[in-house]
Amino acid sequence: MVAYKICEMLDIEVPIFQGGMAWVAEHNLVSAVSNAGGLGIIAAGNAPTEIVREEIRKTKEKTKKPFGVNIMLLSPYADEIAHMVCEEGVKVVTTGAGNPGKYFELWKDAGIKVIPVVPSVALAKRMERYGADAVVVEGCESGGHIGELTTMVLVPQIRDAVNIPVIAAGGIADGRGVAAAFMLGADGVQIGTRFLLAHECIIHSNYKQKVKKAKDIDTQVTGRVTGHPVRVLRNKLSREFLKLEREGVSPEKLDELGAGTLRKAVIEGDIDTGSFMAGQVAGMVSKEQSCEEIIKELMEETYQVIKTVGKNISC
Ligand code: TUI
Repeated sequence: MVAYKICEMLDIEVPIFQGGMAWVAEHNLVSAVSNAGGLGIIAAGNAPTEIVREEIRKTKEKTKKPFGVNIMLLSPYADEIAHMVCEEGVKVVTTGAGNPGKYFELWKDAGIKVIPVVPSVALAKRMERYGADAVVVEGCESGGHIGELTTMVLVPQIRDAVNIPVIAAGGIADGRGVAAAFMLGADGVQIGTRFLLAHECIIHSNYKQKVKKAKDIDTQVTGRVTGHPVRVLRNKLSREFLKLEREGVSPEKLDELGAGTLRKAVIEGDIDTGSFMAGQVAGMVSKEQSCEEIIKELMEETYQVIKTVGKNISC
């Protein structure tokens, strides 16, 4: 067993974060991941403050282990939630879809570990200067809202640019991916898509079936035109969206078309008009397992991969 500095910092047992997936990452999934020794992360998404507060309280009922809250900075409630997490004694905050600079003083004063998701070297360096405890480096293989660069090129460049721990995200679904992330200089990983098939994940069964059936080429990126690129499993909605983008429909109209579609996928399982966010690894995710089984398997595979590669290499 290796001692991971991110585990010491956060008082967790394995260096695996569960991605803060909007609508998906609620108390059942989050507490299961934390109870299995990883870091469960509640997704605030676009939810109102009081709903997120309830999720925090329900999570505390189901686990005594540390967990985090992901604040999606495009949310109209982001500011209120930024304050609420301090009142609720949340230990770890991750952020997405923006620059959380203005909240650092608030969070640091509350003793919160701050771990922004970054899609570029420049933002990672800025976050370190502000006092970030670590960064999640997210490549565009990820599902949901993405940046431009892949995990493969982003992790080593950010590793070289900052001195804080780096958590790799995007394109990681098994022990080979975790081992590769370590080789690139990461201190831990964040995994989203694989947890969609966790027994404790409450998404509609149609969503789970779509992930199970997905092949390598089955994700598409919509919203490049609106400035909010989002990776989803292809369906009628994603095809329609891309067609309208090509036809030059205004960003406002496109945003309107996208509104509420993630809820339709997660809660209603609406195959045609839901937005089924998933990463490019969907093609290699097909087993339904408990969070404990997923985490145990990931760590065992990682160990085996590193041991085998280490044995075969010589110079
Ligand atoms: O945030 C995510 N993934 C998400 S959020 C989400 S909900 C949503 N719904 C509709 C439209 C948009 C989002 C679904 N998936 N990942 C973290 C992430 N952060 N990816 C990219 C970024 C990012 C982008 C720009 C972080 C910072 C950033 O900074 C720009 C700036 O202001 O400097």
